[in-house]
Amino acid sequence: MTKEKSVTSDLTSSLGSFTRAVAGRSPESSTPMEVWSGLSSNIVDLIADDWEKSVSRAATGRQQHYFSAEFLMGRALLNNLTNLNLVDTAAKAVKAHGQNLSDVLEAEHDAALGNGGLGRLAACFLDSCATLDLPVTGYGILYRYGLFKQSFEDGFQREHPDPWMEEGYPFVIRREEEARYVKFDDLDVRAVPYDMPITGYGTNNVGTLRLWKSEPMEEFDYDAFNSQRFTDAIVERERVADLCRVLYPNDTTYEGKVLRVRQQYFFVSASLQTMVDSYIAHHGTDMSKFAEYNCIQLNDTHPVLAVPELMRILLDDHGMTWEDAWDITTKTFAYTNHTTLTEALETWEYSIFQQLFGRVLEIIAEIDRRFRIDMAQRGIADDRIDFLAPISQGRIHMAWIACYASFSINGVAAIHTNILKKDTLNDWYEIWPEKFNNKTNGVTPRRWLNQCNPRLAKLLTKQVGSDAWVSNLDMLAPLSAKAHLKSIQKELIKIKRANKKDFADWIEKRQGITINPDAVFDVQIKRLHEYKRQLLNAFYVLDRYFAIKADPSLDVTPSVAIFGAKAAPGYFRAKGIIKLINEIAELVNNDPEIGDKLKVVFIENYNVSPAEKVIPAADISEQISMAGKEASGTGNMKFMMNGALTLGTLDGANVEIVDAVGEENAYIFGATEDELPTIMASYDPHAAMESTEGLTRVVNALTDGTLDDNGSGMFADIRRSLLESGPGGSDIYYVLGDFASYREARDRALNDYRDQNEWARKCWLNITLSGRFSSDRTINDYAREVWRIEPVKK
Ligand code: AZC
Repeated sequence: MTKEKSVTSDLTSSLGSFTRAVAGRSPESSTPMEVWSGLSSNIVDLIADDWEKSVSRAATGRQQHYFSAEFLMGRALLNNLTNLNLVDTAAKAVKAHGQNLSDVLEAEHDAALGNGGLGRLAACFLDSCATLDLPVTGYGILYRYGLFKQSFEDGFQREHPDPWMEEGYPFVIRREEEARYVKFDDLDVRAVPYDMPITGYGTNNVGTLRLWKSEPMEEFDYDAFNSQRFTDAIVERERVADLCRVLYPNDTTYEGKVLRVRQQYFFVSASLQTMVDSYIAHHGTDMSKFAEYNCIQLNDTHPVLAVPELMRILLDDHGMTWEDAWDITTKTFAYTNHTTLTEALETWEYSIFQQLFGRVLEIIAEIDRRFRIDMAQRGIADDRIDFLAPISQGRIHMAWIACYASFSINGVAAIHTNILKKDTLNDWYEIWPEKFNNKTNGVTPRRWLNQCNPRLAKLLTKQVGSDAWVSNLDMLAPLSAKAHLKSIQKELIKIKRANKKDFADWIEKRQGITINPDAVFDVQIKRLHEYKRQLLNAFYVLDRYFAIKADPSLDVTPSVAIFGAKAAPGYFRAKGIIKLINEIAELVNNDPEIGDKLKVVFIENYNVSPAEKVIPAADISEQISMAGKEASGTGNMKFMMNGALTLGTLDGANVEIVDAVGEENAYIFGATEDELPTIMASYDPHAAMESTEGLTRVVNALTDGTLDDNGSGMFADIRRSLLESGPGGSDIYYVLGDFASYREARDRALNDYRDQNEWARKCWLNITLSGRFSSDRTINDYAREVWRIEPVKK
């Protein structure tokens, strides 16, 4: 589809005006950041009318609301320019003012309002909803500080605040008149929405992400001010502002911080209030049809307080009976689970709820009371009931409230949904099998192919005959028949080589590391977690290093092991693995005997923007979690779309990737999810280490002086995690057990890479068969099967 709308063909003069307004000087003498602000404001100006129309069109019919504590948006300007087909126009306009578009784009801060997969998924979903003309609004929190900035000092991770919008951010608009009040028992807060326009591709439809900011009820407490309690008044103001100050940096682990539960209640209460007000404005005060017009997707358990809060609004503000209110509530909510790791399931201490919101707790207690009666009538045993109840053992169980109140419960890949059914949520599945469904994740091909890999996008457009594939990725499938063509292979090799050169230049400039673009780029980018097994990858690198040292004449395919990962600040072992990879890099990269044969790069402060640079340049996609642990993964899909081959376990969406391309077009290794319970029952990590050639040498390197952890004890801790028995040890992620099989697969991939044409053939198959991993497919499935919404026609 080509752009239907006729946007200003020449931005030159408007860019001049907008930049002058922002910077107070000519664009020629402005900084790239100021030109970025000017150009961004100019884009908001261009889409404002369409946005206004889209919002009012959506308000009248059935709407979907996506509640998420995280939206990992990344940069907005290039994404909007690409969607509006204005990249070349903008480049010309910027150039006409003596500036350079890529410098301007690089000035933008990432909106890192998320930790990893869960938050980025929410961002991809919004892109698809806008592109598909679906009436969907996202709701979240305007964190002042996004995910911490990471730096390395002596190879250790250090965390720094990320004040991402301190220099101004034109893509959120404060809607003062739509402010709401959120009441806690000990605090009243004003919630002010900041709306972000979400442009679609090939459509005039513009979606909305509404991010709430907390503010004091009044500018100043004048009494306190006048009675010379000035500082108390300021402290009170800060207490309120604190609420939204920071995104909690934990990924797949749960932290019971009072401030976090405040954040959760704050944004769901404010969001529900605007939904209810909008319902009343369009459909009147009879609330009985609320669920016919509204559906809410709960992105994990973080927004689950919306369940008792909607009950509270219906009961207290609208005088409904419990039965009627519960009927509406249970028709409104749908819940997505993102992990099987039990440490991520949120439970809150009863006393916290008592302190913060007594009325909400009363409602949860009533849900609990009725739940127990309901279950008893179904003949469920008392101990099961007690386990599954919203309140048990002095804690509130958010996932159980979600399962009880939602009409739909979904996992994020086929294998994950099956694990939920047979294991994590088995009790719920037995009671309500019909609530369960799978929605395999997807990623937006706009950002993750069209925008980040323009060379490949151009080739695909040429091959398809139009850019229609950008919003219908299945259109690439017929092109898979061309995989054997030398002409295609040649073009693909050329594109990949150019992308690798770009990445090599970028990383050299950014971190001062020189890498050879002709080496294999082997990439693992994701949060640092033991289950994701960055350690397995690091061990491979060490093993290879020792092998080359032992025999310098060894005929190896030159490769670069590229890592990107942040560890939760309190996750000692994950930080130890970061330090370890940095020490391995130090050892390997500075050894003249190794040269280009092996290099290690750790991308500092990995985030959405660095991902956009490295994914188009990758040859091998490392997806090596212990089988059964990675719910889906979405990086795996981005790599596939950009022509990297998966080196992975049969875990998460890897299973479906292999299903799409065939096992011969990926490198699959390791114990499977069905095998692991038996294996782990009698697993002896010592024996696994000793029976795997070279592995003892690698493990010993942790503590024999080969690698230095600066006396932190981190490397000994890693060794203990593998070899010591008992809690914290026993190699529970089966690193040593899977090592031999991993090494074999990775060696084979490196060897296969030498046949460039054959490799390119496989890459082409991966690219052209990636249609089902477009988030458009995922969103269409949600829209049809869960949300029951239709595109809103213009
Ligand atoms: C992640 C999963 O770990 C990842 O496998 C999945 O692709 C992603 O969600 C999107 O569904 N989970 C999280 O980021 N966080 C939590 C709390 O699960």
